[in-house]
Amino acid sequence: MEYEELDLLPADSPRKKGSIVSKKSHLTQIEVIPCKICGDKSSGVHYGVITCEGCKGFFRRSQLPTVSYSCSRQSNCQIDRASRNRCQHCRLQKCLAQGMSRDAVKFGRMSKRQRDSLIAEVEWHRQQQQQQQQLQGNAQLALSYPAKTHQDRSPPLLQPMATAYTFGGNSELMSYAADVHPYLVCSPNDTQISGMIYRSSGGTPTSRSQGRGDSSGHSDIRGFDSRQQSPDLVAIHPYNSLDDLYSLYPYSPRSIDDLCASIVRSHRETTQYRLEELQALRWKLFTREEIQAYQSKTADEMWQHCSIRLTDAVQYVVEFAKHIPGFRLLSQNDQITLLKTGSMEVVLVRMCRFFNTENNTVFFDGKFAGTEVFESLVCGDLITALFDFARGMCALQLTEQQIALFSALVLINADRPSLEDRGRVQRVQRSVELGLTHILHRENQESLMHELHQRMAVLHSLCRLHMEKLRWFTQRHPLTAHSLFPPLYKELFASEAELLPGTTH
Ligand code: HC3
Repeated sequence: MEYEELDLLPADSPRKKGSIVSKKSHLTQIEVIPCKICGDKSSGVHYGVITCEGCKGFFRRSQLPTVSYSCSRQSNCQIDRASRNRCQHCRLQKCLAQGMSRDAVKFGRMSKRQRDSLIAEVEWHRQQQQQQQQLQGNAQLALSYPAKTHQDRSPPLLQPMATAYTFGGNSELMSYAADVHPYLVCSPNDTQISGMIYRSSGGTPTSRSQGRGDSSGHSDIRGFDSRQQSPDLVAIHPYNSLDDLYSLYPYSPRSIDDLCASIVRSHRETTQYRLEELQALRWKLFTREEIQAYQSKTADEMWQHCSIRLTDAVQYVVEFAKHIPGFRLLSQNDQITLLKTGSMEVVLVRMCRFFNTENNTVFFDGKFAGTEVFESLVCGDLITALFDFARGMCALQLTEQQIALFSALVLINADRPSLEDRGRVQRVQRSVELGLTHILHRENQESLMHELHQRMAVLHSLCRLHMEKLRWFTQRHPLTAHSLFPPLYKELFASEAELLPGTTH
């Protein structure tokens, strides 16, 4: 199998005979990382990015001078293993966004940081696979997750248990909840090789100009390095015994730091943009003409447009959920129930990362937008409430770790209706609560927990208001809602908003 030239040695390392890292072994390891374009099994680095053979060949063909593609939809087609051949334009856009380039071959040496990032990502995926196999060994689930081996990367078939709440046969949410989807590991403005860079843990505050970042000016990145020997939990933890943690946990993490590290890592890999990228874009505002273009859209055009953007964001939340320790131990139906009821709330929690309090704008369609951009939705009270919430969340000046743990707590909520095994959800919820308490205690910010619980109540009311608006819209524009909203969006909000065929209330 042909590999692009990839030098894993740090650029500054002396070239000693025998010091060449065995490319084959590393590249074989690299294949645990799914194709960055479609999520299929990768075969190595091609044109600077880890891809499968199919996307490698597609990109090579796309570079022929006679080739040009166009999209018959809104140039935001979902590209995954099943859909990658449906839109060549969007597939090529994704290749370019991930950093694929003919010149990448000449890119040659990686920096130490890039090499370490890549190795960390390989290690993470290997751990995920080991965890997957371990879970399959001892988790008595009705789900049939075939072993995720190199050979078999086909999406696992999930048979939900027939209970009060079951999902449609070919559920979108089920397929996302099942398969590993490619992380957006880099942003378009990263260097070519960045398609392989593990998301850096760095970050500078966005609108938190007085952010509590350390003296280096970086945002607070006091992360959890699970590679360090976890300190003795009882010694540093206010819990009276380790049993508190381990008995609450479906399977025992090595320490509460590992639990937090998994959640923080998953958060970082699924936030779509790093804080410093958003910081760099914070004054990229829509022109008067662009704002007028949004305002001249009809309500159904703007609702459809926003539903697509929201669905994109929800997909990343689904990916985040899958890597919350214990989430995959829940029954399929309970996973779906938690995602249906909590993913929009997590999107709104994440909104504070995309919000600039200095000009009251939110990052949308590549620029920062004020409330006036959303006028044609005809739900000004919802937009105002969402913006107010985001501003309030920014005022808490949460660190990325705190946002990650809070997001997990919002999602793993045992009070959600129609859960099958509430006790099991409670145990996972309690472990996430321990994690959040742990990091707040460590930062002497225990008082934040009360604040965050109050924000959870606001999140519930915002999502109720969102459903109200969606019901209002669906009754006035049924055709748009039923045939032009993304299937995942309809499934997410279906039950309350009569978005499924034949739903009546
Ligand atoms: C602008 C947005 C709310 C914020 C959404 C954010 C920025 C939230 C964080 C995610 O990680 C990324 C993201 C994606 C989509 C953004 C939303 C698109 C539309 C929504 C507006 C407030 C309008 C609300 C539209 C409605 C009424 C359909 O919900």
